[in-house]
Amino acid sequence: MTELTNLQNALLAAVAGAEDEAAIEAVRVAALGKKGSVSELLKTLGSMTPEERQTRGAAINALKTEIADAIAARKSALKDAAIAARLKAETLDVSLPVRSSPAERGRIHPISQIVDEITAIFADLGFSIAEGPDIETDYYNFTALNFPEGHPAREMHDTFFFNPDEKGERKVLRTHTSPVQVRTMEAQEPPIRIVIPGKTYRQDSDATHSPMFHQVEGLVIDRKAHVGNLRWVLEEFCKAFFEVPSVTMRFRPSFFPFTEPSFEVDIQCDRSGGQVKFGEGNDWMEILGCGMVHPNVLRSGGLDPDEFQGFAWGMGLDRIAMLKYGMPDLRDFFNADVRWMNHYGFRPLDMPTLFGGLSA
Ligand code: 2NL
Repeated sequence: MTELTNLQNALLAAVAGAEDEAAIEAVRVAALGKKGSVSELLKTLGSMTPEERQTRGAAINALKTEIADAIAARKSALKDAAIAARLKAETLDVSLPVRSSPAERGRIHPISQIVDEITAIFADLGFSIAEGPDIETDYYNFTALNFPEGHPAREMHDTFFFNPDEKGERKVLRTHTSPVQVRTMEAQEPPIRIVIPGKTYRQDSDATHSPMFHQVEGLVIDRKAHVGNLRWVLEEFCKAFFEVPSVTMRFRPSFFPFTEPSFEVDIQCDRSGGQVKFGEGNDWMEILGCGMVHPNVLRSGGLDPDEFQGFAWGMGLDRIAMLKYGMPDLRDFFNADVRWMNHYGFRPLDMPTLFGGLSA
C-alpha cells in the first residue's frame, strides 16, 4: 500500500503545485490519461484475484476518484483565478475625462472659413456656387474674357504658363476665377446668379502676395441687370460680411478688359484705433473690382448682348481675411504650421450662418 500512498502524495503535490490551467491539464494527462499512472494501475484490476480486487482494487479506484476530484477542484480554482487576473488587468477607469475627437480638435483654415462665410451670404441672396479647373486654356483665361492676343494685360497677370503641348497650345494656371463664369454662360441659360470661390495663380511673392491666392467672383446675367442692382448686391454683401448694420461704399471708375464700365469699390472705414472698423470713420479701403459684363464676354459665353446684360465682380480673399481676422503676414497662411492653425483656425462645428452669426 505504501506504493499507492506514495503515488497519492506525489499526485496531490503535483495538483497543488500546478500554477495554471495548462499545468493542471498536464497533471491530469499524466495521472488519468490513457497511459497515466493511475490508469496503468486500473489496468491491473483485470488480472487480480477477487480478494485482491476487493482490497487493492478498491484502493486504486478510491485513489482515482480522489485524484480526479482534486484535479477538478484545482482546475476550477485556477480558472477563477485566471478570470480574476484578466478582469483586474482589463479594468477601464470610467472616471477618466473623455478625450476630444480628432474632428473636434482640427481647425478650419481662415481661407476656408471666409469662403464659407461669403458663400453663405450669397446663397442667402439666391446665388449658386460654381467651380472650375485650376489649369485653364489660354482661351478661357484670356481670349474669351476680351484680352486680345498680344494684349499687355496678359503679361500684367504674371501668368504661370505650361510648356506648349503637341498643338503648340500653352495651358495656364488660371490667373482669376473668371474662366468659370464663361464656362457657366456656355452651359446655362440666363438668368444666371453664381459665385465662384477658388484658387488663382500669379508669379508674385512677398508679405502681401502669394503665388497661389484665392478669389471669389460673382456673376449675374439677366435681361435687365443694371449698375443699380450691382450696387445693392455688393452693399448687402458688405453689411453681412463685415457684420455691421450699414456701410458707405465708393465706386471709382476703373478698367478691366472684361467689364465696361468698370469700377473699383472702396468701403468707408476707421483705422485710427490701430484696428480697422467698418461703417464709420474717415478712411477708405479698396475691397473689390466690378462692372457691367463687356459685350464681347457675353458673346464668348454664347449670349446676345442686345438681349442680355449682366454685372460681375471679383475680390481677393487673402487680403480680406488678413484684415478681418488680424493676421499680419500672408505667407503664414500656406506654411501648414499647426501652431498658426491652432491660433487662427476656426472650430469645425461652428459653421458660418446668417442667423447664427458669421464668425461668432
Ligand atoms: C478684382 C476685379 C473683377 C470680374 C472680376 C468678370 C468675369 C466675367 C465677366 C466680367 Cl466672366 N467680369 N469678373 C469683373 C470685374 C472685376 O475682379 O480686383 N479682382 C480681384
